Amino acid sequence: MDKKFKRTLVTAALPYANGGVHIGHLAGVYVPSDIYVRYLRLKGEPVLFICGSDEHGVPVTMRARKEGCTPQDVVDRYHHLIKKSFEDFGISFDAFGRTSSETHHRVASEFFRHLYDKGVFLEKESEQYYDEEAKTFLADRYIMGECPHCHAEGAYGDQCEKCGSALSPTELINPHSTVSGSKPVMKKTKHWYLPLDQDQPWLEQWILNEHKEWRPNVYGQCKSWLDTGLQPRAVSRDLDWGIPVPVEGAEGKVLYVWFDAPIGYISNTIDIRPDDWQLWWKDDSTRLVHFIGKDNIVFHCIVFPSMLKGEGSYILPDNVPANEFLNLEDKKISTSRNWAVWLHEYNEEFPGKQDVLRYVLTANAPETKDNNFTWKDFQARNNNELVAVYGNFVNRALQLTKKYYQGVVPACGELTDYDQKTIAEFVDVKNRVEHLLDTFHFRDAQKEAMDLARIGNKYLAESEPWAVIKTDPERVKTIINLSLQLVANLSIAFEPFLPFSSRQLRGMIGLNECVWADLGRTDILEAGKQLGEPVLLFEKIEDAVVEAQVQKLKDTEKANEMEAYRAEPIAPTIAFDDFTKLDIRVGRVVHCEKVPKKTKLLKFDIDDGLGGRTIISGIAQYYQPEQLIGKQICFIANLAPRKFGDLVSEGMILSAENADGSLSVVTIDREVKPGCAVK
Ligand code: B3M
Ligand code: ZN
Repeated sequence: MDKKFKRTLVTAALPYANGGVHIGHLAGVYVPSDIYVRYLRLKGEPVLFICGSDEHGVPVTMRARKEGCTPQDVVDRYHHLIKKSFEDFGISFDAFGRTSSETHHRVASEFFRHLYDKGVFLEKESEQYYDEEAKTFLADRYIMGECPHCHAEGAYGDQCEKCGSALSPTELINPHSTVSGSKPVMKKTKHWYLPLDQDQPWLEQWILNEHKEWRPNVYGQCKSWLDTGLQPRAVSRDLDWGIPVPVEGAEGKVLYVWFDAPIGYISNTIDIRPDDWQLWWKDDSTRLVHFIGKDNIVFHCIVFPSMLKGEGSYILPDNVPANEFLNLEDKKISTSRNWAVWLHEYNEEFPGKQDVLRYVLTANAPETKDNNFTWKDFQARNNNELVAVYGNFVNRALQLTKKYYQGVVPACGELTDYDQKTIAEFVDVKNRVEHLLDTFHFRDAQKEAMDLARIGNKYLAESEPWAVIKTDPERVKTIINLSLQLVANLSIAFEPFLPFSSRQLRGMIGLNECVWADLGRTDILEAGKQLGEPVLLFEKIEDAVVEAQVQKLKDTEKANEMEAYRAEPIAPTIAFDDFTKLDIRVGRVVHCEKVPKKTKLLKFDIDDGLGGRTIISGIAQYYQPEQLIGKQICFIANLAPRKFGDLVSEGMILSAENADGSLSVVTIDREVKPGCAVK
């Protein structure tokens, strides 16, 4: 860390309190920031780790409307769920506050009012859609209509989810309010704007010239925003959920959620450090680092710094190591479609396996490009790396110590060239891990820790203590001692990444605390030390476990299809005479059987009131024949006969096709005579 800094203030993006936290959030923000903070703490550096719930904004109000409760009910539920899920997963925040708190409302209001009184804001009138029935202005997501590009119904005022086009409400064809259903009208409204265009020159200097060390994806996105030219940005909204704009005559207006949320970092700090929060936020000797996902770059590198600069007494972020996105089974993670692995569900379904997910998400971290999570890979990395490399080496070293020396660390004898060569491979691990963590390369840093275990496995395999014990027991003492020093190094190196298993391992080898400075040493465990009972650090994950998770996702997908289902457009209008050409009758299923070698077909013997007939129908995937025997079904009686191999079908049984393509036979709800006409 640059010598001028005496402490580090780490923030992690405030999760929206309108749903849980999923693996995309963890991989993008929370696991890397937790690794970084744990590392700084291990080095004894002053650090604060700040996060909390982001509780305002339209998504919260939309969820409340959908569930028929208040926005406060929504954020109360999810704030506590998210907070507990982080705690259970070992994300070690110093503060996890919330933006609906008193402190935050006060701090954010005062911040806005300070900028307002300094004359920083532009005031502008604009026209916005207003719902005269509900007597409310409409946020973009509250307006729906026909997409002007693909003409799909149900496009939102800000985006068409069918074709992905970014929209503005005035582009929608036949817009309607989702609040009252009525046609909205345009109405004048006043808002306050942050003059980002005026900040362009210093932002270019600060980012493009003074922060070339920022990650290429972050630097590049900022550069493209700056190259396009910054525009004034509204920092207030016509909403009733949020922090009221603290200006006379601004009734019914609240701070824009992206204005108030970053100030949440400040208010959450004040909550836990009321006496010296200004040292952390206003003193140049503090290094501010924002951990975020790539969709938040503009807010943390341009908008929030503009606010801080406009206020005038705050420090600016020194680095913003934003991650790219993590996909799930090759699809974009989606809260609305429930296509996600939720942290609170993972904690419940995989008790004691926090480190497995931490390890996998770090190994697959989307640090420079989007990456993908699959349950198969989760299983493979657990079984082939955590169990087979790390856990296996530790267990062998401890079991051999128990077998040969009753669990007591043997004295180290004369080191051979091979021993020296092995030591040379890991004695520098501390510098390597520190350089990688200082530059936010968490994947590679974790690999360095895992490589220690690889060195250990190789050393044991090539030294073969189980063979040498017969001929040179003194030599084995050195081999086991050196292996145990490697085990001790592993418990230190993995501490920032895998805190749960590192603590467990330290317990087994009698290290009360993790001393980062010991990393790379070969005398951490002194001879004569009694070690504890070896326990496997990790256990294999069986196929059935991950198959169940994949099935859970498939079930979700099917549920999504059903929920998102929109009926096909109605076919072209026909005349009544056209309908009368169809002779639809009721028939009773006298017998039903599968058609050999035709997995989709069932052969029906139907009592049609005229002596009976055979009909073949493609519903074998959805029914067992015996389920249909005796049922009264509807069939088209005057269709020309149709051949299926050497079978002839005399008509068509009517079925409804569900959203997921499954078929449901049309039956009638009371007894009628076979052959009666359906009109
Ligand atoms: N609530 C999270 C998101 O955009 C957003 C971050 C706020 S950090 C001040 O996913
Ligand atoms: Zn569209």
